[in-house]
Amino acid sequence: MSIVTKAIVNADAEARYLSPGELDRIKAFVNSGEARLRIAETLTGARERIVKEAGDRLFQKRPDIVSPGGNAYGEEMTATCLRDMDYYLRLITYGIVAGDVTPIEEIGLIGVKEMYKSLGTDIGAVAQSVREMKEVAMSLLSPEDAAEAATYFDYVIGAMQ
Ligand SMILES: CCC1=C(C)/C(=C/C2=NC(=C\c3[nH]c(/C=C4\NC(=O)[C@H](C)[C@H]4CC)c(C)c3CCC(=O)O)/C(CCC(=O)O)=C2C)NC1=O
Repeated sequence: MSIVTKAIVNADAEARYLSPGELDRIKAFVNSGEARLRIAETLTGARERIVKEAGDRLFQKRPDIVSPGGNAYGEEMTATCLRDMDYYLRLITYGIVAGDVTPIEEIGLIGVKEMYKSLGTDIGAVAQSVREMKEVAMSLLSPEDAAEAATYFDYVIGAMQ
């Protein structure tokens, strides 16, 4: 749900007008809209590059992951690992467009620790992959846009600690 829909649902539940605080938050959301859409466009357009470069950096730092016995060893498993990275980048673009981390949380973070545990995947390494995607993404954005985007990457990284 976007912050606008959320505020309306909350206000209507109490049959009241939007409060000054709610209107302020909606104003901030609207004012940041152009920047957020610009960021989402850049990240979406560069998704293949971001995932590939970040994957290369991750496997350089953690060669064990793609070595025999590693969780992402073999062409198919490595592709699945890169796919998961692409999933998280996609969810981050949803969050940026919505101006809200709720879509990221609901689609990709609830139960994530248990899921990776059952897959035998080191969640710390998944967090590292998101950190690497953040680094690549930051290099493609202006300093202001990078600062805005960083919070969404950091949210995912934090949820995986
Ligand atoms: C959009 C929400 C969503 C997420 C997040 C998701 C993740 C997800 N990753 C999976 C597997 C996997 N995920 C990885 C990922 C990695 N292994 C590593 O060591 C690296 C650290 C990491 C890459 C950075 C690997 C290798 C598998 C396959 C594991 C296996 O089949 O044994 C699986 C098991 C089923 C499958 O193979 O598709 C799921 C459900 N699925 C979803 O629908």
